[in-house]
Amino acid sequence: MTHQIAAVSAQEILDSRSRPTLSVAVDLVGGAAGTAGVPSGASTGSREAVELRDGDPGRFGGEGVLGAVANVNGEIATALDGRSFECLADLDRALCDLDGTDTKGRLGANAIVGVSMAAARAMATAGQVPLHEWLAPAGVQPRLPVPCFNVINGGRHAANALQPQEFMICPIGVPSFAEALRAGAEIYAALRSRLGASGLAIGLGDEGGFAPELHTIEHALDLIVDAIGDAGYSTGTDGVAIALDPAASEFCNENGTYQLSLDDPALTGSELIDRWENLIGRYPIWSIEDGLDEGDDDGWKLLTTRLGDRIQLVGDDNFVTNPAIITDAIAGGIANAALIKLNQVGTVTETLAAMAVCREAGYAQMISHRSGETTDAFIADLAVATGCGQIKSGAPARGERVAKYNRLLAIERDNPGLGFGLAR
Ligand code: 2PG
Ligand code: MG
Repeated sequence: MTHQIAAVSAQEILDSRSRPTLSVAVDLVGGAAGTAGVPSGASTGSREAVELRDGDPGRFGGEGVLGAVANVNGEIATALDGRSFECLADLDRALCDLDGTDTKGRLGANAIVGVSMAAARAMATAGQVPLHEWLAPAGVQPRLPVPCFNVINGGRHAANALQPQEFMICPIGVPSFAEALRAGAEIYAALRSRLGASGLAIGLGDEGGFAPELHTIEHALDLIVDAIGDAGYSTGTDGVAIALDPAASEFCNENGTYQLSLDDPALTGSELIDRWENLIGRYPIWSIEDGLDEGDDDGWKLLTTRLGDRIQLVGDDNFVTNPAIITDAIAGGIANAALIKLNQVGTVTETLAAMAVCREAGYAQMISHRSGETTDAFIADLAVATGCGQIKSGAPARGERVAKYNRLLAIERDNPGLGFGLAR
């Protein structure tokens, strides 16, 4: 089916952290249209596609995106208007060619990914199929993912002393997405009660999880394990398991040591691996993302050798959803899973290519939101389409986080035949 572009436009809007981002619209000849809200990270990998910010200190502290908006309304619209494309891959290639850099730094990955996502929606609408069907790669069995709810926030996402960024609960053992969402919400409520009863703050971090003033990982994990029990669930992969995203690049010192706790001495990479190994022996942890710094390849190989057959090890800051980088990492024996974020690489097509690389190598994939979000639920459809079996979109709270989970509920209701759970 050929899609002819009628109009492309963008506007500066606010994201969930009150920072500017883009809302992009693509109209096709014939009347189909699509919009997209562009996400934005805080703990970003150094090799992510470049997000264009204005840098004008007089507007939003330099965080404005009027330049990226102007690139959509100007150069990109001029290049695309009236052009016909057989598929999204052709349109995405045209966007990359127009930008002309390896990093998407000229027009801005935030501009480009917004156009790519909005165009995907418009094309799906033109084809009269839901986005999750339209995005499904050939030969892949769509599936509803296990949601990983970030219930305690630390690191760059909260103002507390907790260095690890995300403590997630993953209802792997429940029979449906609706039951998983219910488990997430019930455990979240139980955790709130526990925190309140202990005199700990119940204010929220950037991803909707609680951000109490905790000083040790054990304290956070004990609270979560207790909350799972309080809500009537069992812990572990046949009930509710725990996933961590320490985002270790954020507490890696210049000399390569890790300041995992502000109260204790820094750890070497191998001591940090010992720490993770100790924790997975004592708590129902089934997945650790960014357990080491993004540049510590030797450490990652050791981590994978030591823990890779016991838990899921997810590359995020080191993989940046980039098919070429992930291909090299797989060859190097690094990790056994990848986090997948559209704006890290900058087009829907390259995101799907990164997932295909993982699938072929037997690496698991977890679709992810960013800490700065809009109510756009594109990633919910992407997770179903690719059958990857895992999504993280923050806590089961705050509109921009639950928009994705509620979209998955709707997809489940409308598609009773879809499977649920981790991809096997
Ligand atoms: C991460 C993400 C999302 P950010 O590290 O996985 O949780 O955080 O968007 O800030 O990079
Ligand atoms: Mg991460």
